[in-house]
Amino acid sequence: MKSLIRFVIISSCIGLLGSVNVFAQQSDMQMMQQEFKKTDLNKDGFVTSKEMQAYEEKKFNELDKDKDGVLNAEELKADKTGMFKKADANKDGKVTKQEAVSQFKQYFQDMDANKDNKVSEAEYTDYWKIIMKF
Ligand SMILES: [Ca+2]
Ligand SMILES: [Ca+2]
Ligand SMILES: [Ca+2]
Repeated sequence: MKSLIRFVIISSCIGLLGSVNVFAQQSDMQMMQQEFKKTDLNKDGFVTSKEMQAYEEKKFNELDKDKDGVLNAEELKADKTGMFKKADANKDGKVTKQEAVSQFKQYFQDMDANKDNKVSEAEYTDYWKIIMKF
């Protein structure tokens, strides 16, 4: 009887962990879809390099609380997507506007899988699924 109870407890714990995991993946997915919609300024279902750049600048300015043109470690903590953290090319813990601009150009090229100079929602979310794993 005791072992049955233990079995029930263990299996319900595993079940709980499983559902938490699925929930986390779904919320990441929703976050990406929301980011895509925010980036697609003219709402045509595609993100162009211009839209990407406008989004990057807006986001950079939002994160740059002290307005010195550099995102420091403290400011980077607010970057939920981790997009800007990856832009720190010289690994000094800070992201300059220059680093952010070149990183987002690279993002755009990598995202545009079929090279039509537009990023669809599928291209966008596929790209982040890969990035998030690292
Ligand atoms: Ca668009
Ligand atoms: Ca700053
Ligand atoms: Ca494309």
